[in-house]
Amino acid sequence: MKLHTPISAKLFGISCPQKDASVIIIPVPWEVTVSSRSGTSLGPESILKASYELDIIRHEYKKAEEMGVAILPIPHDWKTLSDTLRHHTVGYIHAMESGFEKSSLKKDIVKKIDHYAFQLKEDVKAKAMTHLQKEKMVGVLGGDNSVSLGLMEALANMHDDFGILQIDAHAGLRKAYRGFTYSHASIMHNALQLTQVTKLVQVGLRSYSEEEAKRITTEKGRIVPFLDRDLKQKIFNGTSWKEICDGIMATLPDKVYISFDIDGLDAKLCPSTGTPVPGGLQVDEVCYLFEQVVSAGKKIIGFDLCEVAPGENMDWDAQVGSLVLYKLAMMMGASQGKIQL
Ligand SMILES: [Mn+2]
Repeated sequence: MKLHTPISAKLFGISCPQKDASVIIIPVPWEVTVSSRSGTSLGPESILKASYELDIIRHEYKKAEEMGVAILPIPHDWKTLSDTLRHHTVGYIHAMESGFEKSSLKKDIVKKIDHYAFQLKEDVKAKAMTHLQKEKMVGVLGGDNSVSLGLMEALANMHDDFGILQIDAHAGLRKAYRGFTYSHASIMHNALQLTQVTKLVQVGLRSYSEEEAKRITTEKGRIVPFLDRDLKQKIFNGTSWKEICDGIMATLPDKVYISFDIDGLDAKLCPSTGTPVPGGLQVDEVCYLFEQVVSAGKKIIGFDLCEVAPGENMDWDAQVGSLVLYKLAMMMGASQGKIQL
Protein backbone atom coordinates (compact mmCIF):
# COMPACT_ATOMS: atom_id res chain seq x y z
CA MET A 1 0.00 0.00 0.00
CA LYS A 2 1.37 3.41 -0.93
CA LEU A 3 0.55 6.64 0.82
CA HIS A 4 1.57 10.15 -0.02
CA THR A 5 2.63 12.71 2.52
CA PRO A 6 0.89 16.02 1.95
CA ILE A 7 3.25 18.88 1.18
CA SER A 8 2.35 20.67 4.39
CA ALA A 9 2.00 18.07 7.11
CA LYS A 10 -0.62 19.32 9.54
CA LEU A 11 -0.76 16.90 12.40
CA PHE A 12 -4.28 16.88 13.93
CA GLY A 13 -5.24 19.23 11.12
CA ILE A 14 -3.50 22.19 12.67
CA SER A 15 -0.90 24.37 11.10
CA CYS A 16 1.87 24.95 13.60
CA PRO A 17 5.41 25.99 12.62
CA GLN A 18 8.13 24.09 14.48
CA LYS A 19 9.31 27.25 16.19
CA ASP A 20 5.89 27.80 17.79
CA ALA A 21 5.31 24.18 18.82
CA SER A 22 5.66 22.97 22.40
CA VAL A 23 5.69 19.35 21.23
CA ILE A 24 7.72 18.02 18.32
CA ILE A 25 6.89 14.61 16.86
CA ILE A 26 9.74 12.77 15.12
CA PRO A 27 8.39 10.27 12.56
CA VAL A 28 10.55 7.18 12.01
CA PRO A 29 9.34 4.95 9.12
CA TRP A 30 11.57 1.96 9.95
CA GLU A 31 10.88 -1.76 10.30
CA VAL A 32 14.02 -3.65 9.37
CA THR A 33 14.01 -6.30 12.10
CA VAL A 34 10.29 -7.09 12.39
CA SER A 35 9.85 -10.83 12.52
CA SER A 36 6.30 -11.34 11.29
CA ARG A 37 3.89 -9.05 9.41
CA SER A 38 5.36 -5.86 8.01
CA GLY A 39 3.62 -2.51 7.45
CA THR A 40 4.55 -0.37 10.44
CA SER A 41 7.00 1.74 8.40
CA LEU A 42 3.82 3.31 6.99
CA GLY A 43 2.66 4.06 10.54
CA PRO A 44 3.66 7.76 10.63
CA GLU A 45 2.11 8.56 7.28
CA SER A 46 -1.15 6.75 7.95
CA ILE A 47 -1.49 8.31 11.43
CA LEU A 48 -0.76 11.76 10.08
CA LYS A 49 -3.48 11.30 7.47
CA ALA A 50 -5.99 9.93 10.00
CA SER A 51 -5.22 12.74 12.43
CA TYR A 52 -6.88 15.28 10.09
CA GLU A 53 -10.20 13.75 11.04
CA LEU A 54 -9.76 14.01 14.80
CA ASP A 55 -10.89 17.61 15.15
CA ILE A 56 -14.28 16.80 13.68
CA ILE A 57 -14.85 13.97 16.14
CA ARG A 58 -14.59 15.92 19.37
CA HIS A 59 -14.10 19.56 20.15
CA GLU A 60 -11.59 18.66 22.89
CA TYR A 61 -9.00 18.09 20.16
CA LYS A 62 -8.74 21.85 19.87
CA LYS A 63 -6.29 21.72 22.75
CA ALA A 64 -3.60 20.63 20.31
CA GLU A 65 -3.84 24.07 18.76
CA GLU A 66 -3.49 25.78 22.11
CA MET A 67 -0.33 23.86 22.93
CA GLY A 68 1.26 23.71 19.49
CA VAL A 69 2.19 20.31 18.09
CA ALA A 70 4.33 19.89 14.97
CA ILE A 71 5.52 16.80 13.15
CA LEU A 72 8.89 16.80 11.38
CA PRO A 73 8.86 15.82 7.69
CA ILE A 74 8.69 12.05 7.21
CA PRO A 75 12.21 11.01 6.14
CA HIS A 76 11.50 9.05 2.98
CA ASP A 77 15.18 8.12 2.61
CA TRP A 78 14.94 6.07 5.80
CA LYS A 79 11.74 4.47 4.55
CA THR A 80 13.43 3.50 1.27
CA LEU A 81 16.45 2.11 3.14
CA SER A 82 14.12 0.20 5.47
CA ASP A 83 12.35 -1.37 2.47
CA THR A 84 15.66 -2.30 0.85
CA LEU A 85 17.12 -3.84 4.01
CA ARG A 86 13.88 -5.73 4.68
CA HIS A 87 14.58 -7.82 1.57
CA HIS A 88 17.71 -9.13 3.31
CA THR A 89 16.22 -9.60 6.74
CA VAL A 90 13.05 -11.36 5.60
CA GLY A 91 15.08 -14.13 3.95
CA TYR A 92 17.51 -14.31 6.83
CA ILE A 93 14.80 -14.47 9.51
CA HIS A 94 12.98 -17.11 7.48
CA ALA A 95 16.20 -19.16 7.20
CA MET A 96 16.74 -18.93 10.97
CA GLU A 97 13.18 -19.95 11.70
CA SER A 98 13.62 -22.94 9.40
CA GLY A 99 16.63 -24.10 11.42
CA PHE A 100 19.52 -22.64 9.42
CA GLU A 101 20.87 -20.78 12.38
CA LYS A 102 24.50 -21.21 11.41
CA SER A 103 23.94 -19.78 7.97
CA SER A 104 27.10 -18.23 6.54
CA LEU A 105 24.94 -15.28 5.56
CA LYS A 106 24.38 -14.45 9.19
CA LYS A 107 27.50 -12.46 9.97
CA ASP A 108 27.31 -10.21 6.92
CA ILE A 109 23.61 -9.45 7.24
CA VAL A 110 23.68 -8.81 10.96
CA LYS A 111 26.71 -6.55 10.57
CA LYS A 112 25.03 -4.56 7.82
CA ILE A 113 21.72 -4.18 9.66
CA ASP A 114 23.44 -3.24 12.92
CA HIS A 115 25.42 -0.60 11.04
CA TYR A 116 22.36 1.12 9.58
CA ALA A 117 20.22 0.67 12.69
CA PHE A 118 22.96 2.42 14.69
CA GLN A 119 22.93 5.29 12.19
CA LEU A 120 19.14 5.53 12.46
CA LYS A 121 19.38 5.64 16.25
CA GLU A 122 21.99 8.42 16.05
CA ASP A 123 19.81 10.36 13.60
CA VAL A 124 16.78 10.18 15.91
CA LYS A 125 18.98 11.09 18.88
CA ALA A 126 20.44 14.14 17.08
CA LYS A 127 16.97 15.35 16.06
CA ALA A 128 15.68 14.84 19.61
CA MET A 129 18.65 16.68 21.14
CA THR A 130 18.15 19.65 18.79
CA HIS A 131 14.56 20.14 19.98
CA LEU A 132 15.09 19.22 23.64
CA GLN A 133 17.83 21.85 23.81
CA LYS A 134 15.28 24.39 22.58
CA GLU A 135 13.19 23.35 25.60
CA LYS A 136 10.62 21.58 23.47
CA MET A 137 8.99 18.27 24.36
CA VAL A 138 9.65 15.39 22.00
CA GLY A 139 7.77 12.23 21.01
CA VAL A 140 8.81 9.55 18.51
CA LEU A 141 6.34 8.00 16.09
CA GLY A 142 7.36 4.61 14.65
CA GLY A 143 7.94 2.45 12.87
CA ASP A 144 8.81 -0.67 14.79
CA ASN A 145 9.55 -0.77 18.47
CA SER A 146 13.31 -0.32 18.03
CA VAL A 147 13.12 3.29 16.82
CA SER A 148 12.70 4.98 20.20
CA LEU A 149 16.17 4.21 21.59
CA GLY A 150 17.65 7.43 20.18
CA LEU A 151 15.11 9.55 22.05
CA MET A 152 15.67 7.60 25.26
CA GLU A 153 19.44 8.19 24.93
CA ALA A 154 18.88 11.91 24.30
CA LEU A 155 16.71 12.12 27.44
CA ALA A 156 19.35 10.22 29.41
CA ASN A 157 21.76 13.02 28.47
CA MET A 158 19.44 15.54 30.07
CA HIS A 159 17.98 13.72 33.09
CA ASP A 160 19.85 11.92 35.87
CA ASP A 161 17.06 9.43 36.40
CA PHE A 162 13.67 8.51 35.00
CA GLY A 163 11.27 5.60 34.74
CA ILE A 164 9.77 4.00 31.65
CA LEU A 165 6.06 3.23 31.61
CA GLN A 166 5.77 0.60 28.87
CA ILE A 167 2.43 -0.41 27.40
CA ASP A 168 3.04 -3.56 25.37
CA ALA A 169 1.92 -7.15 24.86
CA HIS A 170 5.62 -8.06 24.70
CA ALA A 171 8.43 -7.60 27.20
CA GLY A 172 11.04 -6.35 24.68
CA LEU A 173 13.77 -7.83 26.86
CA ARG A 174 15.41 -10.21 24.38
CA LYS A 175 19.15 -9.77 23.98
CA ALA A 176 19.94 -9.06 20.31
CA TYR A 177 16.92 -10.99 19.03
CA ARG A 178 17.84 -13.01 15.91
CA GLY A 179 21.31 -11.55 16.30
CA PHE A 180 20.31 -7.92 15.71
CA THR A 181 21.59 -5.48 18.33
CA TYR A 182 18.76 -3.03 17.66
CA SER A 183 15.92 -5.50 17.22
CA HIS A 184 12.34 -4.45 17.89
CA ALA A 185 12.22 -7.31 20.41
CA SER A 186 15.25 -5.95 22.28
CA ILE A 187 14.15 -2.36 22.87
CA MET A 188 13.77 -2.58 26.65
CA HIS A 189 16.92 -4.68 26.98
CA ASN A 190 18.73 -1.82 25.22
CA ALA A 191 16.92 0.86 27.26
CA LEU A 192 18.03 -0.82 30.49
CA GLN A 193 21.67 -0.32 29.43
CA LEU A 194 21.06 3.33 30.30
CA THR A 195 21.84 3.71 34.00
CA GLN A 196 19.50 6.73 34.13
CA VAL A 197 16.56 4.36 33.62
CA THR A 198 15.83 3.47 37.22
CA LYS A 199 12.49 1.74 36.64
CA LEU A 200 10.80 -0.16 33.86
CA VAL A 201 7.10 -0.56 34.58
CA GLN A 202 5.51 -2.94 32.06
CA VAL A 203 1.74 -2.92 31.63
CA GLY A 204 -0.32 -5.39 29.60
CA LEU A 205 2.35 -8.07 29.04
CA ARG A 206 1.00 -11.35 27.73
CA SER A 207 3.68 -12.73 25.41
CA TYR A 208 7.26 -13.28 26.55
CA SER A 209 9.95 -15.93 26.53
CA GLU A 210 11.24 -17.93 29.48
CA GLU A 211 14.45 -15.94 29.37
CA GLU A 212 12.50 -12.68 29.56
CA ALA A 213 10.38 -13.97 32.46
CA LYS A 214 13.59 -14.87 34.29
CA ARG A 215 15.02 -11.44 33.64
CA ILE A 216 11.89 -9.78 35.07
CA THR A 217 12.21 -11.89 38.22
CA THR A 218 15.96 -11.35 38.54
CA GLU A 219 15.67 -7.59 38.19
CA LYS A 220 12.63 -7.30 40.44
CA GLY A 221 12.58 -3.77 41.75
CA ARG A 222 14.03 -2.18 38.62
CA ILE A 223 11.56 -4.06 36.40
CA VAL A 224 7.94 -4.06 37.60
CA PRO A 225 5.50 -6.17 35.53
CA PHE A 226 1.73 -5.70 35.46
CA LEU A 227 0.81 -8.79 33.47
CA ASP A 228 -2.37 -8.66 31.42
CA ARG A 229 -3.77 -11.80 33.06
CA ASP A 230 -3.16 -10.38 36.56
CA LEU A 231 -4.86 -7.10 35.64
CA LYS A 232 -7.87 -8.97 34.23
CA GLN A 233 -8.09 -11.21 37.29
CA LYS A 234 -8.19 -8.17 39.54
CA ILE A 235 -10.84 -6.46 37.42
CA PHE A 236 -12.99 -9.61 37.25
CA ASN A 237 -12.70 -9.91 41.03
CA GLY A 238 -13.94 -6.36 41.55
CA THR A 239 -10.84 -4.18 41.73
CA SER A 240 -11.41 -0.88 39.93
CA TRP A 241 -9.19 0.40 37.12
CA LYS A 242 -8.55 3.47 39.29
CA GLU A 243 -7.12 1.27 42.05
CA ILE A 244 -4.96 -0.57 39.52
CA CYS A 245 -3.68 2.73 38.12
CA ASP A 246 -2.89 3.92 41.65
CA GLY A 247 -0.82 0.77 42.10
CA ILE A 248 1.04 1.47 38.84
CA MET A 249 1.66 5.11 39.85
CA ALA A 250 3.15 3.99 43.16
CA THR A 251 5.92 2.16 41.29
CA LEU A 252 6.92 5.10 39.05
CA PRO A 253 9.49 7.80 39.86
CA ASP A 254 8.73 11.50 39.33
CA LYS A 255 10.01 11.63 35.75
CA VAL A 256 8.31 9.24 33.35
CA TYR A 257 8.95 8.26 29.75
CA ILE A 258 5.97 6.52 28.14
CA SER A 259 6.69 3.80 25.59
CA PHE A 260 3.49 2.76 23.88
CA ASP A 261 3.50 -0.24 21.57
CA ILE A 262 0.02 -0.28 20.04
CA ASP A 263 -0.15 -4.07 20.48
CA GLY A 264 -0.53 -3.45 24.21
CA LEU A 265 -4.14 -2.69 23.27
CA ASP A 266 -6.84 -5.24 22.54
CA ALA A 267 -5.96 -6.62 19.07
CA LYS A 268 -9.39 -5.52 17.81
CA LEU A 269 -8.03 -1.97 18.09
CA CYS A 270 -4.87 -2.71 16.10
CA PRO A 271 -5.66 -5.65 13.81
CA SER A 272 -2.88 -4.84 11.33
CA THR A 273 -0.02 -4.49 13.81
CA GLY A 274 2.93 -6.86 13.29
CA THR A 275 2.47 -9.19 16.24
CA PRO A 276 -1.06 -8.90 17.67
CA VAL A 277 -1.82 -10.92 20.79
CA PRO A 278 -5.29 -11.73 22.22
CA GLY A 279 -6.22 -9.91 25.41
CA GLY A 280 -4.95 -6.42 26.10
CA LEU A 281 -6.16 -3.00 27.16
CA GLN A 282 -8.90 -0.71 25.91
CA VAL A 283 -8.20 2.81 24.60
CA ASP A 284 -10.16 4.41 27.43
CA GLU A 285 -8.15 2.44 29.98
CA VAL A 286 -4.78 3.62 28.67
CA CYS A 287 -6.03 7.20 28.27
CA TYR A 288 -7.17 7.13 31.88
CA LEU A 289 -3.82 5.63 32.92
CA PHE A 290 -1.98 8.52 31.21
CA GLU A 291 -4.27 11.03 32.92
CA GLN A 292 -3.37 9.43 36.23
CA VAL A 293 0.33 9.98 35.51
CA VAL A 294 -0.46 13.70 35.25
CA SER A 295 -2.82 13.73 38.26
CA ALA A 296 -0.14 12.00 40.34
CA GLY A 297 2.07 15.04 39.68
CA LYS A 298 4.60 13.17 37.57
CA LYS A 299 6.40 14.77 34.66
CA ILE A 300 6.19 13.03 31.29
CA ILE A 301 9.58 13.79 29.73
CA GLY A 302 9.06 12.01 26.41
CA PHE A 303 7.18 9.25 24.68
CA ASP A 304 7.01 6.96 21.71
CA LEU A 305 4.14 5.35 19.86
CA CYS A 306 5.17 2.35 17.76
CA GLU A 307 3.95 -0.62 15.73
CA VAL A 308 0.85 1.00 14.25
CA ALA A 309 0.47 -0.47 10.75
CA PRO A 310 -2.19 0.52 8.21
CA GLY A 311 -2.63 -2.89 6.57
CA GLU A 312 -5.91 -3.53 4.82
CA ASN A 313 -7.89 -1.79 7.57
CA MET A 314 -5.93 1.38 7.03
CA ASP A 315 -8.42 3.81 8.45
CA TRP A 316 -9.15 1.87 11.60
CA ASP A 317 -5.61 1.15 12.83
CA ALA A 318 -4.51 4.67 11.98
CA GLN A 319 -7.56 6.27 13.62
CA VAL A 320 -6.82 4.48 16.88
CA GLY A 321 -3.15 5.41 16.48
CA SER A 322 -3.84 9.10 15.90
CA LEU A 323 -6.15 9.25 18.90
CA VAL A 324 -3.57 7.79 21.26
CA LEU A 325 -0.85 9.96 19.73
CA TYR A 326 -3.00 12.98 20.52
CA LYS A 327 -3.56 11.79 24.06
CA LEU A 328 0.16 11.17 24.63
CA ALA A 329 1.09 14.63 23.33
CA MET A 330 -1.59 16.33 25.43
CA MET A 331 -0.72 14.47 28.61
CA MET A 332 2.96 15.27 28.18
CA GLY A 333 2.06 18.94 27.73
CA ALA A 334 -0.30 18.90 30.72
CA SER A 335 2.34 17.23 32.90
CA GLN A 336 4.73 20.07 32.03
CA GLY A 337 2.17 22.81 32.64
CA LYS A 338 1.63 23.79 28.98
CA ILE A 339 -2.13 23.13 29.06
CA GLN A 340 -4.76 22.48 31.72
CA LEU A 341 -6.52 19.12 31.71
MN1 LIG B 1 4.67 -5.51 21.27
